[in-house]
Amino acid sequence: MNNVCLKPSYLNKLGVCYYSNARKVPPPPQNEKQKKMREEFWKREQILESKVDYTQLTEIDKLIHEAHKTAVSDYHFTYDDPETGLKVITRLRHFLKGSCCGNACRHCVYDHENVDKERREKRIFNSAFWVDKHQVDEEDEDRKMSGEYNVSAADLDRFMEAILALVQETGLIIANAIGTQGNVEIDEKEENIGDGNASAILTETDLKVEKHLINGLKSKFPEHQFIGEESGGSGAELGNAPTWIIDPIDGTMNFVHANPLVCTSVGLTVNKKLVLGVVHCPLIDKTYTAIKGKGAFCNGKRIKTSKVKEMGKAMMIMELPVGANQDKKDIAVANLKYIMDNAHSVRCPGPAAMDIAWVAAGSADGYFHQGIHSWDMAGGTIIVKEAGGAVIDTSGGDFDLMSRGVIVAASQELALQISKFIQVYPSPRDQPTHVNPF
Ligand code: LIP
Repeated sequence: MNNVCLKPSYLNKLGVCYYSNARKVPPPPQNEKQKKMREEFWKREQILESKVDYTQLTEIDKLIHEAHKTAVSDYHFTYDDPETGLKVITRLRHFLKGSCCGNACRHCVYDHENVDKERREKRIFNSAFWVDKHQVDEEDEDRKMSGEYNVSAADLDRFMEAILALVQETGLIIANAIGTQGNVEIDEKEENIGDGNASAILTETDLKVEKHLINGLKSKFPEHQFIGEESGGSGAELGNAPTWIIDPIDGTMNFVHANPLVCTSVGLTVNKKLVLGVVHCPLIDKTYTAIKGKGAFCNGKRIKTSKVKEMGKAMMIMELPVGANQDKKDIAVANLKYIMDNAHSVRCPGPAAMDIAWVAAGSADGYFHQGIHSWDMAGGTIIVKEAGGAVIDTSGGDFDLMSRGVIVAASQELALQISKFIQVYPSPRDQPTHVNPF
Protein backbone atom coordinates (compact mmCIF):
# COMPACT_ATOMS: atom_id res chain seq x y z
CA MET A 1 0.00 0.00 0.00
CA ASN A 2 1.32 3.46 -0.88
CA ASN A 3 1.88 5.75 2.05
CA VAL A 4 0.48 8.75 0.16
CA CYS A 5 1.40 12.21 1.37
CA LEU A 6 -1.71 14.34 1.56
CA LYS A 7 -2.12 17.54 -0.37
CA PRO A 8 -2.09 20.70 1.81
CA SER A 9 -5.78 21.19 0.98
CA TYR A 10 -6.62 18.02 2.94
CA LEU A 11 -4.58 19.17 5.91
CA ASN A 12 -6.22 22.57 6.01
CA LYS A 13 -9.55 20.89 6.51
CA LEU A 14 -8.50 19.79 9.99
CA GLY A 15 -5.51 21.96 10.78
CA VAL A 16 -3.23 19.03 11.65
CA CYS A 17 -0.52 17.08 9.87
CA TYR A 18 1.22 14.28 11.73
CA TYR A 19 2.97 11.51 9.89
CA SER A 20 5.05 10.26 12.77
CA ASN A 21 3.58 8.05 15.44
CA ALA A 22 5.04 10.05 18.30
CA ARG A 23 2.15 11.24 20.43
CA LYS A 24 1.70 14.98 20.30
CA VAL A 25 -1.10 17.14 21.58
CA PRO A 26 -3.06 18.10 18.44
CA PRO A 27 -3.28 21.87 17.93
CA PRO A 28 -6.72 23.40 18.47
CA PRO A 29 -8.80 24.10 15.33
CA GLN A 30 -7.85 27.41 13.75
CA ASN A 31 -11.24 28.29 12.33
CA GLU A 32 -14.90 27.30 12.44
CA LYS A 33 -14.57 25.12 9.35
CA GLN A 34 -11.84 22.98 10.91
CA LYS A 35 -13.84 22.70 14.13
CA LYS A 36 -16.88 21.46 12.22
CA MET A 37 -14.83 19.02 10.19
CA ARG A 38 -13.36 17.51 13.35
CA GLU A 39 -16.79 17.23 14.93
CA GLU A 40 -18.11 15.46 11.86
CA PHE A 41 -15.18 13.04 11.90
CA TRP A 42 -15.72 12.14 15.57
CA LYS A 43 -19.46 11.73 15.05
CA ARG A 44 -18.76 9.18 12.32
CA GLU A 45 -16.11 7.46 14.43
CA GLN A 46 -18.57 7.07 17.31
CA ILE A 47 -21.14 5.48 15.02
CA LEU A 48 -18.56 3.07 13.60
CA GLU A 49 -17.24 2.22 17.07
CA SER A 50 -20.75 1.49 18.35
CA LYS A 51 -21.04 -1.18 15.66
CA VAL A 52 -17.86 -3.07 16.63
CA ASP A 53 -18.57 -6.54 17.96
CA TYR A 54 -15.52 -7.35 20.07
CA THR A 55 -16.56 -10.98 20.40
CA GLN A 56 -15.90 -11.37 16.67
CA LEU A 57 -12.36 -9.99 16.84
CA THR A 58 -9.30 -12.18 17.30
CA GLU A 59 -6.58 -11.10 19.75
CA ILE A 60 -4.53 -9.61 16.92
CA ASP A 61 -7.65 -7.87 15.50
CA LYS A 62 -8.14 -6.22 18.88
CA LEU A 63 -4.53 -4.96 18.88
CA ILE A 64 -4.95 -3.60 15.35
CA HIS A 65 -8.17 -1.87 16.28
CA GLU A 66 -6.56 -0.36 19.38
CA ALA A 67 -3.57 0.90 17.33
CA HIS A 68 -5.98 2.50 14.87
CA LYS A 69 -8.01 4.18 17.60
CA THR A 70 -4.87 5.58 19.27
CA ALA A 71 -3.61 6.90 15.92
CA VAL A 72 -6.80 8.73 14.98
CA SER A 73 -7.22 10.17 18.46
CA ASP A 74 -3.93 12.00 17.72
CA TYR A 75 -5.09 12.86 14.18
CA HIS A 76 -2.53 10.55 12.57
CA PHE A 77 -2.95 9.46 8.99
CA THR A 78 -1.08 6.18 9.48
CA TYR A 79 -0.31 3.70 12.24
CA ASP A 80 2.18 0.84 12.60
CA ASP A 81 0.34 -2.41 12.01
CA PRO A 82 0.97 -4.67 15.06
CA GLU A 83 0.68 -7.70 12.75
CA THR A 84 3.13 -6.78 9.97
CA GLY A 85 4.99 -3.74 11.30
CA LEU A 86 4.01 -1.86 8.10
CA LYS A 87 2.39 1.56 8.04
CA VAL A 88 -1.34 1.40 7.42
CA ILE A 89 -3.58 4.30 6.45
CA THR A 90 -6.18 5.33 9.02
CA ARG A 91 -9.84 6.23 8.50
CA LEU A 92 -8.98 9.87 9.06
CA ARG A 93 -7.14 10.00 5.77
CA HIS A 94 -10.04 8.36 3.95
CA PHE A 95 -12.44 10.76 5.58
CA LEU A 96 -10.40 13.72 4.37
CA LYS A 97 -10.00 12.30 0.89
CA GLY A 98 -13.75 11.66 0.74
CA SER A 99 -13.55 8.52 -1.40
CA CYS A 100 -12.02 5.05 -1.64
CA CYS A 101 -8.42 5.21 -2.88
CA GLY A 102 -8.49 1.76 -4.53
CA ASN A 103 -5.82 0.24 -2.25
CA ALA A 104 -8.27 -2.03 -0.37
CA CYS A 105 -7.18 -0.36 2.89
CA ARG A 106 -8.28 -1.99 6.13
CA HIS A 107 -10.19 1.04 7.36
CA CYS A 108 -11.87 2.06 4.13
CA VAL A 109 -15.30 3.48 4.95
CA TYR A 110 -16.35 3.58 1.31
CA ASP A 111 -16.88 -0.17 0.95
CA HIS A 112 -13.85 -0.54 -1.33
CA GLU A 113 -15.75 1.19 -4.11
CA ASN A 114 -12.63 1.74 -6.27
CA VAL A 115 -11.11 -1.71 -5.64
CA ASP A 116 -11.37 -4.22 -8.48
CA LYS A 117 -14.08 -6.88 -8.09
CA GLU A 118 -11.80 -9.89 -7.68
CA ARG A 119 -9.82 -8.22 -4.89
CA ARG A 120 -12.93 -6.87 -3.23
CA GLU A 121 -14.46 -10.33 -3.03
CA LYS A 122 -11.43 -11.59 -1.12
CA ARG A 123 -12.10 -9.18 1.76
CA ILE A 124 -14.64 -9.25 4.53
CA PHE A 125 -15.58 -6.73 7.25
CA ASN A 126 -14.94 -8.04 10.78
CA SER A 127 -17.13 -5.30 12.33
CA ALA A 128 -14.09 -3.04 12.96
CA PHE A 129 -12.10 -3.19 9.68
CA TRP A 130 -11.56 -5.27 6.53
CA VAL A 131 -9.66 -8.55 6.74
CA ASP A 132 -8.69 -11.15 4.16
CA LYS A 133 -11.56 -13.56 3.67
CA HIS A 134 -9.40 -16.66 4.23
CA GLN A 135 -9.00 -15.62 7.87
CA VAL A 136 -12.61 -16.49 8.52
CA ASP A 137 -13.21 -19.24 5.97
CA GLU A 138 -14.78 -22.51 6.96
CA GLU A 139 -11.55 -24.47 7.12
CA ASP A 140 -10.18 -22.00 9.64
CA GLU A 141 -13.36 -22.10 11.65
CA ASP A 142 -13.15 -25.91 11.80
CA ARG A 143 -9.56 -25.71 12.94
CA LYS A 144 -10.45 -23.20 15.63
CA MET A 145 -13.29 -25.40 16.82
CA SER A 146 -10.91 -28.34 17.17
CA GLY A 147 -8.35 -26.10 18.92
CA GLU A 148 -5.93 -26.16 15.97
CA TYR A 149 -4.02 -23.19 14.61
CA ASN A 150 -3.41 -22.15 11.06
CA VAL A 151 -0.21 -20.47 9.91
CA SER A 152 0.58 -19.58 6.30
CA ALA A 153 3.89 -19.82 4.45
CA ALA A 154 4.12 -16.02 4.71
CA ASP A 155 3.63 -16.26 8.49
CA LEU A 156 6.51 -18.74 8.75
CA ASP A 157 8.75 -16.42 6.76
CA ARG A 158 7.84 -13.59 9.14
CA PHE A 159 8.55 -15.77 12.18
CA MET A 160 11.92 -16.79 10.73
CA GLU A 161 12.84 -13.20 9.94
CA ALA A 162 11.97 -12.15 13.51
CA ILE A 163 13.92 -14.90 15.25
CA LEU A 164 16.96 -14.47 13.00
CA ALA A 165 17.13 -10.77 13.87
CA LEU A 166 16.84 -11.59 17.57
CA VAL A 167 19.51 -14.30 17.63
CA GLN A 168 21.90 -11.93 15.88
CA GLU A 169 21.37 -9.56 18.81
CA THR A 170 21.72 -12.25 21.47
CA GLY A 171 24.75 -13.64 19.62
CA LEU A 172 26.49 -10.36 20.41
CA ILE A 173 25.46 -10.62 24.07
CA ILE A 174 26.98 -14.12 24.19
CA ALA A 175 30.14 -13.13 22.30
CA ASN A 176 30.71 -10.13 24.58
CA ALA A 177 30.13 -12.14 27.76
CA ILE A 178 32.17 -15.26 26.98
CA GLY A 179 35.45 -15.33 28.83
CA THR A 180 34.52 -12.46 31.16
CA GLN A 181 33.62 -12.21 34.81
CA GLY A 182 29.97 -12.35 33.79
CA ASN A 183 30.31 -16.06 33.09
CA VAL A 184 30.31 -17.07 36.68
CA GLU A 185 27.72 -19.63 37.52
CA ILE A 186 24.85 -18.16 39.45
CA ASP A 187 23.06 -21.38 40.18
CA GLU A 188 23.18 -25.14 40.02
CA LYS A 189 20.02 -26.78 38.67
CA GLU A 190 19.45 -29.37 41.34
CA GLU A 191 16.96 -31.41 39.31
CA ASN A 192 19.66 -32.01 36.67
CA ILE A 193 22.58 -32.96 38.90
CA GLY A 194 22.18 -36.72 38.32
CA ASP A 195 22.47 -36.13 34.55
CA GLY A 196 25.95 -34.67 34.84
CA ASN A 197 27.70 -31.33 35.33
CA ALA A 198 26.92 -30.03 31.82
CA SER A 199 23.20 -30.03 32.51
CA ALA A 200 23.37 -28.43 35.92
CA ILE A 201 24.96 -25.01 35.49
CA LEU A 202 23.34 -21.65 34.89
CA THR A 203 24.82 -18.19 34.24
CA GLU A 204 23.45 -14.67 34.18
CA THR A 205 23.93 -14.60 30.42
CA ASP A 206 21.57 -17.63 29.99
CA LEU A 207 18.86 -15.61 31.73
CA LYS A 208 19.61 -12.37 29.89
CA VAL A 209 19.53 -14.04 26.45
CA GLU A 210 16.32 -15.95 27.16
CA LYS A 211 14.60 -12.77 28.36
CA HIS A 212 15.70 -10.85 25.27
CA LEU A 213 14.42 -13.56 22.92
CA ILE A 214 11.08 -14.04 24.68
CA ASN A 215 10.39 -10.31 25.05
CA GLY A 216 11.32 -9.69 21.41
CA LEU A 217 9.05 -12.47 20.13
CA LYS A 218 6.19 -11.53 22.48
CA SER A 219 6.19 -7.95 21.25
CA LYS A 220 5.73 -9.15 17.68
CA PHE A 221 3.53 -12.19 18.25
CA PRO A 222 1.58 -11.56 21.46
CA GLU A 223 -0.56 -14.68 21.15
CA HIS A 224 2.44 -17.06 20.92
CA GLN A 225 3.54 -19.33 23.78
CA PHE A 226 7.02 -20.12 25.11
CA ILE A 227 8.93 -23.01 26.61
CA GLY A 228 12.30 -21.70 27.71
CA GLU A 229 15.00 -23.71 29.40
CA GLU A 230 15.56 -21.10 32.06
CA SER A 231 11.93 -20.09 32.63
CA GLY A 232 10.62 -23.27 34.12
CA GLY A 233 10.82 -25.26 30.87
CA SER A 234 10.22 -28.82 32.05
CA GLY A 235 6.94 -27.93 33.75
CA ALA A 236 5.40 -26.21 30.70
CA GLU A 237 2.78 -28.17 28.76
CA LEU A 238 3.10 -28.03 24.96
CA GLY A 239 -0.23 -27.10 23.36
CA ASN A 240 -1.52 -26.35 19.85
CA ALA A 241 -0.75 -22.63 19.94
CA PRO A 242 2.44 -21.52 18.17
CA THR A 243 5.10 -22.27 20.80
CA TRP A 244 8.75 -21.20 20.73
CA ILE A 245 10.97 -23.76 22.44
CA ILE A 246 14.16 -21.99 23.44
CA ASP A 247 17.57 -22.85 24.81
CA PRO A 248 19.25 -19.44 25.16
CA ILE A 249 22.78 -20.83 25.59
CA ASP A 250 23.10 -24.45 24.68
CA GLY A 251 26.54 -25.38 25.88
CA THR A 252 26.68 -23.42 29.12
CA MET A 253 29.54 -25.72 30.18
CA ASN A 254 31.52 -24.68 27.08
CA PHE A 255 30.53 -21.07 27.71
CA VAL A 256 31.92 -20.97 31.25
CA HIS A 257 35.17 -22.46 29.96
CA ALA A 258 35.40 -19.84 27.17
CA ASN A 259 35.05 -22.61 24.57
CA PRO A 260 33.51 -21.18 21.38
CA LEU A 261 31.22 -24.16 20.75
CA VAL A 262 28.05 -22.59 22.11
CA CYS A 263 24.77 -21.87 20.39
CA THR A 264 21.24 -20.60 20.78
CA SER A 265 18.66 -23.19 19.85
CA VAL A 266 15.10 -22.28 18.90
CA GLY A 267 12.30 -24.45 17.53
CA LEU A 268 8.73 -23.36 16.79
CA THR A 269 5.79 -25.76 17.00
CA VAL A 270 2.25 -25.21 15.73
CA ASN A 271 -0.36 -27.82 16.63
CA LYS A 272 2.57 -29.60 18.36
CA LYS A 273 4.42 -30.04 15.05
CA LEU A 274 7.80 -28.45 14.46
CA VAL A 275 7.55 -25.88 11.67
CA LEU A 276 10.81 -23.94 12.03
CA GLY A 277 14.23 -24.35 13.63
CA VAL A 278 17.29 -22.18 14.19
CA VAL A 279 20.64 -23.14 15.71
CA HIS A 280 22.77 -20.01 15.86
CA CYS A 281 26.44 -20.44 16.77
CA PRO A 282 27.73 -16.87 17.20
CA LEU A 283 31.38 -17.62 17.90
CA ILE A 284 31.99 -19.87 14.93
CA ASP A 285 29.72 -17.75 12.74
CA LYS A 286 27.32 -20.51 11.65
CA THR A 287 23.54 -20.23 11.60
CA TYR A 288 21.62 -23.41 10.77
CA THR A 289 17.98 -22.90 9.78
CA ALA A 290 14.98 -24.78 8.43
CA ILE A 291 11.33 -24.10 7.70
CA LYS A 292 9.15 -27.17 7.27
CA GLY A 293 9.06 -28.31 3.64
CA LYS A 294 11.63 -25.75 2.48
CA GLY A 295 14.94 -27.54 3.14
CA ALA A 296 17.77 -26.87 5.57
CA PHE A 297 20.42 -24.17 5.35
CA CYS A 298 23.67 -23.03 6.93
CA ASN A 299 24.36 -19.29 6.55
CA GLY A 300 21.77 -19.29 3.76
CA LYS A 301 23.38 -22.17 1.81
CA ARG A 302 21.46 -25.42 1.34
CA ILE A 303 22.75 -28.33 3.48
CA LYS A 304 22.16 -32.07 3.28
CA THR A 305 23.23 -34.97 5.47
CA SER A 306 26.11 -37.21 4.33
CA LYS A 307 23.65 -40.13 3.66
CA VAL A 308 26.14 -42.51 5.33
CA LYS A 309 24.31 -45.78 6.02
CA GLU A 310 26.86 -47.96 7.84
CA MET A 311 28.31 -47.58 11.30
CA GLY A 312 31.75 -48.59 9.97
CA LYS A 313 31.80 -45.44 7.81
CA ALA A 314 30.23 -43.10 10.34
CA MET A 315 31.67 -40.26 12.38
CA MET A 316 29.67 -40.54 15.58
CA ILE A 317 29.09 -37.83 18.16
CA MET A 318 28.15 -38.62 21.73
CA GLU A 319 28.59 -36.94 25.09
CA LEU A 320 30.35 -38.24 28.17
CA PRO A 321 28.19 -37.32 31.16
CA VAL A 322 30.92 -36.14 33.54
CA GLY A 323 29.57 -35.89 37.09
CA ALA A 324 26.46 -38.00 36.39
CA ASN A 325 25.25 -40.81 38.61
CA GLN A 326 27.09 -44.17 38.35
CA ASP A 327 24.39 -45.90 36.22
CA LYS A 328 24.43 -43.16 33.65
CA LYS A 329 28.23 -43.12 33.49
CA ASP A 330 28.40 -46.95 33.11
CA ILE A 331 25.87 -46.88 30.27
CA ALA A 332 27.79 -44.08 28.53
CA VAL A 333 31.03 -46.04 28.79
CA ALA A 334 29.39 -49.19 27.36
CA ASN A 335 27.95 -47.17 24.46
CA LEU A 336 31.31 -45.52 23.86
CA LYS A 337 33.03 -48.91 23.79
CA TYR A 338 30.62 -50.17 21.12
CA ILE A 339 31.32 -47.10 19.00
CA MET A 340 35.09 -47.42 19.46
CA ASP A 341 34.86 -51.02 18.28
CA ASN A 342 32.52 -50.40 15.34
CA ALA A 343 32.45 -46.82 14.03
CA HIS A 344 34.88 -44.90 11.84
CA SER A 345 35.36 -42.16 14.42
CA VAL A 346 33.91 -40.66 17.57
CA ARG A 347 33.86 -37.03 18.76
CA CYS A 348 32.43 -35.41 21.92
CA PRO A 349 32.23 -31.70 21.14
CA GLY A 350 28.79 -30.65 22.50
CA PRO A 351 26.50 -28.85 22.89
CA ALA A 352 23.53 -30.95 21.92
CA ALA A 353 21.85 -28.60 19.45
CA MET A 354 25.09 -27.92 17.61
CA ASP A 355 25.92 -31.64 17.48
CA ILE A 356 22.49 -32.26 15.93
CA ALA A 357 22.97 -29.43 13.41
CA TRP A 358 26.32 -30.94 12.41
CA VAL A 359 24.61 -34.18 11.43
CA ALA A 360 22.24 -32.08 9.28
CA ALA A 361 25.16 -30.38 7.58
CA GLY A 362 27.09 -33.61 6.89
CA SER A 363 29.80 -32.61 9.39
CA ALA A 364 29.09 -35.80 11.37
CA ASP A 365 26.91 -38.83 10.62
CA GLY A 366 25.25 -40.01 13.81
CA TYR A 367 24.43 -38.65 17.26
CA PHE A 368 22.43 -39.73 20.27
CA HIS A 369 21.79 -38.31 23.71
CA GLN A 370 19.85 -39.44 26.74
CA GLY A 371 18.79 -36.90 29.35
CA ILE A 372 18.41 -33.77 27.23
CA HIS A 373 15.23 -31.72 26.97
CA SER A 374 12.87 -30.44 24.28
CA TRP A 375 14.77 -27.11 24.08
CA ASP A 376 18.02 -28.94 23.25
CA MET A 377 16.31 -30.92 20.47
CA ALA A 378 13.55 -28.76 18.94
CA GLY A 379 15.66 -26.42 16.80
CA GLY A 380 18.13 -29.02 15.52
CA THR A 381 15.86 -31.95 14.80
CA ILE A 382 13.70 -30.16 12.21
CA ILE A 383 16.93 -29.02 10.54
CA VAL A 384 18.08 -32.67 10.32
CA LYS A 385 14.70 -33.75 8.89
CA GLU A 386 14.79 -30.98 6.30
CA ALA A 387 18.38 -31.95 5.41
CA GLY A 388 17.19 -35.49 4.57
CA GLY A 389 18.31 -37.15 7.80
CA ALA A 390 16.54 -39.39 10.31
CA VAL A 391 15.31 -38.48 13.79
CA ILE A 392 14.07 -41.31 16.01
CA ASP A 393 13.58 -42.25 19.62
CA THR A 394 16.45 -43.95 21.51
CA SER A 395 14.45 -47.20 21.50
CA GLY A 396 14.08 -47.09 17.70
CA GLY A 397 10.47 -45.82 17.54
CA ASP A 398 8.99 -42.48 16.50
CA PHE A 399 10.77 -39.45 17.90
CA ASP A 400 9.14 -38.06 21.03
CA LEU A 401 10.00 -34.42 21.77
CA MET A 402 9.12 -34.79 25.44
CA SER A 403 10.97 -38.06 26.06
CA ARG A 404 14.42 -36.64 26.97
CA GLY A 405 16.27 -38.71 24.37
CA VAL A 406 17.02 -38.72 20.64
CA ILE A 407 18.96 -40.40 17.86
CA VAL A 408 19.74 -38.34 14.77
CA ALA A 409 21.55 -39.75 11.78
CA ALA A 410 22.48 -39.09 8.18
CA SER A 411 20.13 -41.91 7.08
CA GLN A 412 17.30 -44.03 8.48
CA GLU A 413 19.52 -47.13 8.15
CA LEU A 414 22.21 -45.65 10.37
CA ALA A 415 19.64 -44.37 12.89
CA LEU A 416 18.24 -47.89 13.29
CA GLN A 417 21.73 -49.40 13.71
CA ILE A 418 22.39 -46.91 16.51
CA SER A 419 19.10 -47.76 18.20
CA LYS A 420 20.05 -51.45 18.19
CA PHE A 421 23.31 -51.09 20.07
CA ILE A 422 22.71 -48.27 22.53
CA GLN A 423 21.89 -49.13 26.07
CA VAL A 424 19.04 -46.90 27.14
CA TYR A 425 19.28 -44.74 30.24
CA PRO A 426 15.76 -43.94 31.45
CA SER A 427 15.08 -40.28 32.34
CA PRO A 428 11.87 -38.80 33.75
CA ARG A 429 9.88 -37.33 30.84
CA ASP A 430 9.28 -33.59 30.33
CA GLN A 431 5.57 -34.31 29.79
CA PRO A 432 3.51 -37.45 30.26
CA THR A 433 2.05 -37.44 26.72
CA HIS A 434 3.98 -38.57 23.64
CA VAL A 435 4.65 -35.70 21.22
CA ASN A 436 5.84 -36.71 17.75
CA PRO A 437 6.64 -33.29 16.27
CA PHE A 438 6.97 -34.51 12.63
C1 LIP B 1 23.25 -28.95 27.82
C2 LIP B 1 23.63 -29.52 26.49
C3 LIP B 1 24.66 -30.57 26.70
C4 LIP B 1 23.96 -31.72 27.32
C5 LIP B 1 23.32 -31.33 28.61
C6 LIP B 1 22.57 -30.03 28.61
P1 LIP B 1 22.67 -26.44 28.43
O1 LIP B 1 22.42 -27.84 27.66
O2 LIP B 1 24.06 -28.73 25.57
O3 LIP B 1 25.21 -30.91 25.46
O4 LIP B 1 24.81 -32.77 27.50
O5 LIP B 1 22.49 -32.40 28.99
O6 LIP B 1 21.24 -30.15 28.23
O7 LIP B 1 22.37 -26.67 29.86
O8 LIP B 1 24.09 -26.05 28.18
O9 LIP B 1 21.71 -25.49 27.79
